[in-house]
Amino acid sequence: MAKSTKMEEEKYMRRCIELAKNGLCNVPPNPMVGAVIVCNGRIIGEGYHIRCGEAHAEVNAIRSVKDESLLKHSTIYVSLEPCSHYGKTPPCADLIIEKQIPRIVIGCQDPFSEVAGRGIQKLLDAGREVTVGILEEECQSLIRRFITFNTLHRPFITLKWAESADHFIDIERTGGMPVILSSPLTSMLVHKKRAEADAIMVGRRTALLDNPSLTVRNWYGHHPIRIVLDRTLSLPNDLQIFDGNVPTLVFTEKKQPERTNITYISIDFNHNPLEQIMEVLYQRKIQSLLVEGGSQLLQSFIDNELWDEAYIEKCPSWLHSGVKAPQMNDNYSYSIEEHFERQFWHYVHRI
Ligand code: AOF
Ligand code: ZN
Repeated sequence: MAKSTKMEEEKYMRRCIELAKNGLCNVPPNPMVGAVIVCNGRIIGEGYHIRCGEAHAEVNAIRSVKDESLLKHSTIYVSLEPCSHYGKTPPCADLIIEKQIPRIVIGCQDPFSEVAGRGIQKLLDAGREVTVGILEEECQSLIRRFITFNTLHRPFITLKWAESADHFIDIERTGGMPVILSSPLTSMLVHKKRAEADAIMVGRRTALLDNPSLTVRNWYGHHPIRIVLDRTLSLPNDLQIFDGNVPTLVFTEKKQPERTNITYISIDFNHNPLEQIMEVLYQRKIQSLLVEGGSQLLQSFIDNELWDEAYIEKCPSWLHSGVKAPQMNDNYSYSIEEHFERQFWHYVHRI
């Protein structure tokens, strides 16, 4: 078997990452994973994890190979450590061993406690040549939602808002139409972000004044679970978020029986409500959360250090007065990621 160079290994790993991204909307709570099989400098098989509960990336890549006899002379590249456990599907490490693939190149280790290095060990014990850590940071970044969920036991939290040049998020109002700060393009991208999230959250004031539906309309994909905080259950029932069309969670201090697609969850609002909410979302396997406002809710996520990334649209218009935009603390950094979207948002992540 010809030895591969670091440049080649990175090239194939980049392809794994590219393939994996196709699973973004359908794999949660599983991670996105891509795999490529290379024989004598030629890709002979590719695959990715398409949907939670279905075949893993390695299985799809192996299935795609036309001449199975080539596997004995191949290298399998996979962005995540092959699994070693029986979950909804059997262990990928066993399949790789059974198919006699001699060399495995892995992007990063699986943080899931059932795997966590055991897949790598299984392959080594079977005498296979294993390389770990090719494009490791990129592979970890690819599954940052999965890593956050499995290590911090809460969803990966994305904050999003648009602010005026003088740092206001909205005018002061008691009703009426919200001011539109965002451009049509970012409004469309918000729908893309919604389709990529397991859940979307707004505070009481936003639900009341904006009456948002929080659904995906200007993009293709599933509607996220809607979440609203309504401490005293004072929001009117005819708001769009209560239309029963999409599963909706209402966090409240009251007790209220479930209605079609609307679940009321009681928490103690006097003792760190966000922490209690995160616990409920973790139990419900909600791996990613998009927080769309308002300013007060966004600020409480920031103040509680409960966020991972933020998309901030800095608009050229001036509002002169109104509701102050959230203030970031110092613990953030600009990222080189999301090249295309960086033309429209400031993308920052927490450090
Ligand atoms: C892999 N390749 O493509 C993925 C892996 O319930 P299951 O059987 O689908 O297993 C889910 C776990 O398997 C998930 O938590 C993660 O640790 C790993 N995901 N592993 O070898 C893949 N998606
Ligand atoms: Zn697997």
